[in-house]
Amino acid sequence: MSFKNSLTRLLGIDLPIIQGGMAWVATGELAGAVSKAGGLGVIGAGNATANIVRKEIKKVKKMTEKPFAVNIMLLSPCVDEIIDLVIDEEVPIVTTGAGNPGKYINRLKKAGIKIIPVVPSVTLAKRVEKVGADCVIAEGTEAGGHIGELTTMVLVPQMVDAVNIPVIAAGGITDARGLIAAIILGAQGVQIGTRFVCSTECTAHYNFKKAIIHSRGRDAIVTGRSTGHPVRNLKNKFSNKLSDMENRGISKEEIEEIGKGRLRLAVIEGDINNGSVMAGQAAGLINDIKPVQGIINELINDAKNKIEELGGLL
Ligand code: TUI
Repeated sequence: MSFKNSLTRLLGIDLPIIQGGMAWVATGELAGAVSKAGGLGVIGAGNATANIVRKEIKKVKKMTEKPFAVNIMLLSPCVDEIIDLVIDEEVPIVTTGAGNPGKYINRLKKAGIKIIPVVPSVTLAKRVEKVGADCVIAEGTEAGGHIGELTTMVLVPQMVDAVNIPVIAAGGITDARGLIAAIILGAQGVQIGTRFVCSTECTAHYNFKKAIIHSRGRDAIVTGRSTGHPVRNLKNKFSNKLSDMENRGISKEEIEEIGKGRLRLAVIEGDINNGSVMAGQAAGLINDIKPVQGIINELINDAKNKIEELGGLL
């Protein structure tokens, strides 16, 4: 059996597996490995400048000729230069996060770039469909990083019912069970983040990967609700400090100020006590570090076996 469908045909990929565009974590090395393995590798631009992101794009182009994407984090001060960059570098696909990409869609489409907004609500999905998004990623609250309120289980089918473009499910998906569940909910594919952090090719600090592997069910908690930018990260000294500040009613500005540079601290420096270890609830399901090809092979083989088993039940 093959996993080819309207999404894989639209994006020119072999498997309906999109890698999360995680800031600092999703470098050219990881994106290149995922694209090479038949999924869609995604470079996470985060707050980086165009010069930095250009280097990551070059790395991917050197590794593979297959399609890849850049994730544009819409709260970044560098959004405009990243838009110019993806057009200049002829990046085939863009995913966006943390905002409404509406005002950029026309320019990207004119340049022949496919655009896939990551959205946490049906309202936003409908809005981006109207202005020309090619597909949407329905990201449930189980995801790591900046999140919305609804769970993947309820968000995906509502979005599938509400739009006519392909829906990709995200949030809490790490293995074949999640992939099949997403397909049954009506999704055409999945976006997987945290599982790919724990890959050999991911350049994140070993401490960051270890923190995910050692985490259990309720460790991936939400901080920053009071700022309007809730973030899921692993419970640690920093998250305790943030929760404490939020409980004491400290201003949004002060809380945002103290959060600056924390993701870099954890991902690059490996300071998993004072940094923000962004990870999804699926962290509790991840127990090892292995090559991207191994993660994808396991996902696909397990999914094929499970589908066969299901066939026997139906
Ligand atoms: O964007 C993500 N995940 C992220 S972005 C990020 S960097 C960051 N760090 C701290 C605070 C804020 C950002 C880390 N993880 N996922 C996709 C996503 N998009 N989740 C939620 C949203 C979202 C939220 C509101 C998308 C649109 C939106 O719309 C607001 C509007 O303008 O309508």
